This record gives sequence, structure tokens and C-alpha cells, in this order.
Amino acid sequence: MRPAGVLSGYAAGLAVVFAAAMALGSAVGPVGTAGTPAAAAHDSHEEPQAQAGAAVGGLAVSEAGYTLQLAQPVVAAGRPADFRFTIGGPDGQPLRSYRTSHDKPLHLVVVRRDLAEYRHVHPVLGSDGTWSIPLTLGRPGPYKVIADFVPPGRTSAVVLAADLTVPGVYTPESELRPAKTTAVDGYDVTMTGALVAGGDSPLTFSVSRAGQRVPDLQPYLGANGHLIVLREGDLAYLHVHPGSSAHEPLSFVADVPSPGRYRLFLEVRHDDAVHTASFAAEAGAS
Ligand SMILES: [Cu+2]
Repeated sequence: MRPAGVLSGYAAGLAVVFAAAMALGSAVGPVGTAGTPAAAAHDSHEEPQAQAGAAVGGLAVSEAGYTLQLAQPVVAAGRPADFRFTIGGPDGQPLRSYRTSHDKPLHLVVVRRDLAEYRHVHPVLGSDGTWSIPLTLGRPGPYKVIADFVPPGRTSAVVLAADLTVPGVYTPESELRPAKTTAVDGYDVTMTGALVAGGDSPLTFSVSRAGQRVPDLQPYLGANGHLIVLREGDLAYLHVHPGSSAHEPLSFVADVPSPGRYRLFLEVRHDDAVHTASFAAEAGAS
């Protein structure tokens, strides 16, 4: 997840323009050579700058000097795997020091291409810089591994992604239809708000069980809930941060860059278990 809870408003804005710069850089060449017009309009800073836009991450295996290196790109279906990886740092060595964001030094999201399988886990860092986590992926198919972390000396997250294959017959599930309500683990979760491309989209969620609103959601990773948004088609990992409403504990602001279909994964904790509600949503043009 994004370390939005620890970012100041300025830092959050910086994360947005930085990610836009990285997206531009990956398309046209090294970051910093594109001569983006916004560079002169901002105070000088160590981060590259670009025209403000919505944050998109998780489309590159290497970015900002950091590289995601999976120990193995294949995991057998249905068996617990000892999943390992490193983050190569700017000096070429595995990064061994991380800043904490949302209670964790690194967040790992593993999704199947059709978004029908989703894991958000927190690997353990070994002294040599190797991350490990027991991971069981039940169903075959192409997966994407997304690592979200804040290296020392930075205020914004780096989001890297690599492909992972679970061999076997891949049967993609048909797309979820956009809906405002979804059911998970006996809870009904309702989303209020709409995604609009190119701007801040306030979204609020309410959780009920057996028709009664659940009043006692538990803190999870330093917040009341977490929201991860992935773009269908390329699984871009999008910037989402908590909203400012004190009355709605599950309020977020999503910045989606383009019209089209997205998948939202809301994670809440109740009765000492984490529940993940999945929504499909269509972002309209602004
Ligand atoms: Cu996490």
C-alpha cells in the first residue's frame, strides 16, 4: 500500500508528480532528460518533476535505481511456496534498509492477470536483504508481483512489479461488472462515490453484516482500512490515500489517470480477521 498515512500533503503531491515522471521516463527515455515543463515551476528537489497527473506505479521491474528480483519466476499451483525476492539498490546490492509505511517496511501484492486472485502480504526481511514469505497460489495463470516500499532517504514510495507464472491451465474469469455493493466473508460492503479520470475521486465505504452496520472495525496497519486500486488491462497500481472525513472512517481519495475499468480492493479488519472486498468500477472522463 501507499504510505499515504505518513505523507504530508506536499509529499503526497510529490509522489503523484514523481510517478508521472517515471511513467514518462519509461516511455521516452531516462528520467530527467525529457525537459518536462513543470520542472522549472517547482522548488528544486532531488526528485524528478513532471506535469502533475495521477500516480501510476507497478508497471516496471526497475525504477529510480531500484530493481525487483524474484528468486524464481515460477510457483507451483496449490502448494505452499517459500517465495523469495530482493530489491536491488542503486549500488547493485540488495537493499537491506527500508522506511516503515503503514506499519510495514514493504507491502507485497500478488494478483492474477484477470484480478480473480489477490494477495496482500508482508514478507520478512533477512539480514542479507532477501525477503521471504510463505505463499500459496491455488490457481494457475499469469500473475504479477507488486512491491511497494519507501527506500531510505525518500519520502515517496517506489512501486516495482515482476511477472510470476503458476503453471497449468489458465481459465480467466469473466470481468466483474461494476457494482456499488459487494459481499465478502458474510459482510456487505457498499461504496459511495464515483471514479473520475484525471482528478481526485472521493470514495467512502460502509460495512454491514446481517443488515446492521458494523460499528467496530479494527485498526489494520495503522489505519481503519486500506484501498488498493489496479487498472484493468495493465494492472497499473494507483495512488490512493485516506480521505479527510473524520465522520467516515473508510474514506479515501483515488487519483485515476484515465477513463476505463478499475478494480478496487478494500481491506478491513473485524473480529481479528482481515477481509478483502473487491469492486469493479468504471472511471468516467473528467
Ligand atoms: Cu501491506
